[in-house]
Amino acid sequence: MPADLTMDNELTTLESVVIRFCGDSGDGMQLTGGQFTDTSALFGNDFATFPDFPAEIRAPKGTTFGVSGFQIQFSSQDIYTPGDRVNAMVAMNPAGFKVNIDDVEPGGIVIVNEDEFTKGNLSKCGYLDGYNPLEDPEIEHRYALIKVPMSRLTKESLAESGMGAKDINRCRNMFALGIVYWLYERPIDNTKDYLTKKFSGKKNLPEIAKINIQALEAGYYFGETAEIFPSRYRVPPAKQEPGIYRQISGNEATVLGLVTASQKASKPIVYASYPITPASNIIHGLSHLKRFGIKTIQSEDEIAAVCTAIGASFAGDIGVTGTSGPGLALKGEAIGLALMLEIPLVVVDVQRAGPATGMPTKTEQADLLQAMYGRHCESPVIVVAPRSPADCFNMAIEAVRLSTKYMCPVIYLSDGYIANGAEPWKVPDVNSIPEIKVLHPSKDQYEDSEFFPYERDPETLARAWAIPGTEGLEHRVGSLEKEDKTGNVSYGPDNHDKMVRLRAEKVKRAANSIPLLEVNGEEQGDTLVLGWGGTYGTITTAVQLIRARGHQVSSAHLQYLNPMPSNTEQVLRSFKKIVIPEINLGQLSMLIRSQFLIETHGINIVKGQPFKVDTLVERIMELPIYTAKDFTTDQDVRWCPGCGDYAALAAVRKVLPKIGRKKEDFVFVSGIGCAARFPYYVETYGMHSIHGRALAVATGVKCANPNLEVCVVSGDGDLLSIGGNHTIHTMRRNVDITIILLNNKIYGLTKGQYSPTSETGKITPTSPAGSIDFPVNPIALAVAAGCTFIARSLDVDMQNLDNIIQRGMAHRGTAFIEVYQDCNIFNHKAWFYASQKDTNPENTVMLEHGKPLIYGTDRDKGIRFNNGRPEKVTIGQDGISENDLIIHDETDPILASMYSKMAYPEFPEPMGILYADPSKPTYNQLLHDQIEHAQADGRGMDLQSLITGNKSWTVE
Ligand SMILES: Cc1ncc(C[n+]2csc(CCOP(=O)(O)OP(=O)(O)O)c2C)c(N)n1
Ligand code: SF4
Ligand SMILES: [Mg+2]
Repeated sequence: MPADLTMDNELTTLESVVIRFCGDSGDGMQLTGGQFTDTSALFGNDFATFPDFPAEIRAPKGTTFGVSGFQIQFSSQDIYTPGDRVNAMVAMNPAGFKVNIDDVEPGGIVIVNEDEFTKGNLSKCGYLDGYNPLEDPEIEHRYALIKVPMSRLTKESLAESGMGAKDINRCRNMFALGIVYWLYERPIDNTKDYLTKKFSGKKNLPEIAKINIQALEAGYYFGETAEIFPSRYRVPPAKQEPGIYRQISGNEATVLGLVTASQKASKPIVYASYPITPASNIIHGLSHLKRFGIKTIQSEDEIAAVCTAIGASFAGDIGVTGTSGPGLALKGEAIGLALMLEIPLVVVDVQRAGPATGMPTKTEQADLLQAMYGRHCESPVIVVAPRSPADCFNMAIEAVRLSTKYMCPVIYLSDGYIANGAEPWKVPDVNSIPEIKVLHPSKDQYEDSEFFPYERDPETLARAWAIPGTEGLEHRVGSLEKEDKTGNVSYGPDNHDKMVRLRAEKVKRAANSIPLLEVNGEEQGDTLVLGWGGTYGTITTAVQLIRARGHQVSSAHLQYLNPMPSNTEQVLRSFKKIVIPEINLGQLSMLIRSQFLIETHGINIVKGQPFKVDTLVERIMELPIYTAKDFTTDQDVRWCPGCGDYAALAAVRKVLPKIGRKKEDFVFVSGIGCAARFPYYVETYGMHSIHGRALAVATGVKCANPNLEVCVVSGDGDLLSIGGNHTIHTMRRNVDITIILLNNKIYGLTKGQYSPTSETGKITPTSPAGSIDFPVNPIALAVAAGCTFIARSLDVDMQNLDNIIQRGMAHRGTAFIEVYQDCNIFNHKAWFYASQKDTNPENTVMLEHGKPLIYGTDRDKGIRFNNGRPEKVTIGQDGISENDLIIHDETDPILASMYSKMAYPEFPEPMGILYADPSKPTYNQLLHDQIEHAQADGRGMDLQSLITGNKSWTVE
């Protein structure tokens, strides 16, 4: 299962979920996934989709090659991809199960229509005679397998409908969707409205709508009543900027971008195209927009289409033609014509896997070199590439703008992945989109001079676009070489040389009107990941993950390929290593190397599928991919059931794969106590040492090999009583160690005596009259000892734990993390004032760097300074607003000191990262530097003179 944030018996709140629906092409999986997407969009989640279907419209039923899938990731956070690992799969038949099961994460939910797992269907998809995966104990063990007799239940629920078996059978997908809506707490009304509308109107099949709705409801109620799911799941809405949103696929956005460009240029578009997957639905979409003056023409082939678009541009409309790779190949000669004529032409290429017919419904980025050079002779054109479904809107407008401004063809490289994938899109205000200035000369401009069709604008080098029907500017254009300025036919060698260079220079100058290349992350450093086109989402997510692990990797994404932004070379030269992931064998790499003589490292996979984030992370970092399971040992965990140590262990196992280090580079050290059993349970190097001495041992480990990632996990007695001295000295030295203190305010292992963090008055076996010790404040101690990273979390707050352990491990220096841990045997509920759903919002305040200290169930309370002291206030009372509150600055040691003194019940207790100072050098680094320095000095390096000493004598 994905990271769970909170969990009670019946409802688990998750940050993100990846679901895949799969079945036969005829099972309506695209529709089912589409409906789930619509509902999630209305619910307010961020999402990204990946429809994956075969080229055949109806491949033989039940075969693996006829499987159609639809994947969606929906989230309460910003996401950029449809996700790598599937958390939940709905398989309508054995073939769908077989093709997709390996992508489901261990422990993931697998809901199957068990009625379809018949002997015949199992053999159709190639399972061995007698084998049924639903009866395989390994499958049952590996996944949360939910077998639902969907065909039978759908039939039963519609028995009274009077409809035929075929129509009833077709409703199984709605039954499945109903189950999933229940499981993820989604409303069903949106799909009910959709079904009503779909089958009304022209189709007028209200009975069909009715049975589909009934099946949907039956599935939903089945989920509710069957009690076969361990929990329901909630993915809260994402925080989004206010505005109007819709979901949009790349091809839809291309259509809207072209219409908008036409309106902004005040010119009709003539879109001529010949059907080809995955470009066809652009002409489908535009064909419905005649009311905006869009003229669509279904041509007899691709060459006719491009020529028609050229004719339209010659006559003054904007000629656009759309196709995929094979069609672009056919259009080559005519693109040369447009280039020679120097008129606008936009060529949309929605790339697919090839060559030839290849895998027409699968994605690829392999037409880049064709777009750049795939024509005869010197024929440079402008090349742009949208980076996401929504970006197709912007880049389609850009393609029209550049083509009309520079009077030359523009190739627009979308791809199957973004063309079919969808994401939420904040609908722009059309008034905010700049006009596209298009000028046609008229006779009166030439009263004092002569009109020359190839006279150029000195800045852009574009010629004037004089169009037929304009009195007095009659002229002829053609595919023969032009004489400069006059446009007359010329075979002059010098003229040809000049014209070839002018056409190339014109394309180069387009760099003056395109945005600079932006760098995401530091603007210089070791590694820059450079992408182009539809890989943006995956690259961005991978680089974010790598950065979260503390590595300085930056990224940049090219939407303009020819010319590239004018600062491209400067950006590339600011990094030592340029990594270029592409779904081809290295086409952008080739361009970068040849244009800039810069070495590149390609990550190239050509499988007809988008990159997986994990693969990119692994390849960029050259690290293996781990999961929490890889950090789990075969030892039985021996803590008491319900002990808070389990949550800390789960958090650490979950975080370690994200740290970006190899398994063998981690060392866990502990002292003695319940908490100190920790190293036995983490599949890395570890040492369970002796009581109190963990930090002294860990200091030795780190000084011997500073490359190891050293982590100490121990209890409050171990780290603050017998080991308190070492805690202070480790912190003041700033040894690069992460300390996780599992603070249960008690000696657990020795059966419940009071510990250094127990409150005064605590009654225990050694303090029957109440402890008379005053407790140590671990955070205050860390501040006083000069610790350079200080954080705090509850054992149950997985999200915060995840975040602070990641940051703590990335920190260079001592990182101290206090975890409020429940010992449910000897000190149960010690932290309940802070850890429970009803107490947590009022008694803790989560710190976020740069944000005000706000807390409270209604988030209406905050902390401000009053005479230099913190004070609790209510926002909105006595004129107090958010602006009056303290802003958290994690680099401020004075604030850290204040936080250490903010304690319940006087204050909400600060959680999160209280302090982080990465500037102080580490002890191990200084030690290393001194050794290096002494060795470089060279003096006294001779072992013989060392052992001889300077008071030796010689006996002859
Ligand atoms: C030198 C020495 N003294 C005493 C002990 C006994 N001892 C083992 S664990 C422990 C207390 C552990 O408490 P804490 O560190 O809070 O861990 P918890 O069990 O609460 O997780 C003590 C006193 C010991 N092992 N060695
Ligand atoms: S005694 Fe307390 S700290 Fe030790 S394992 Fe049991 S619950 Fe956990
Ligand atoms: Mg303890």
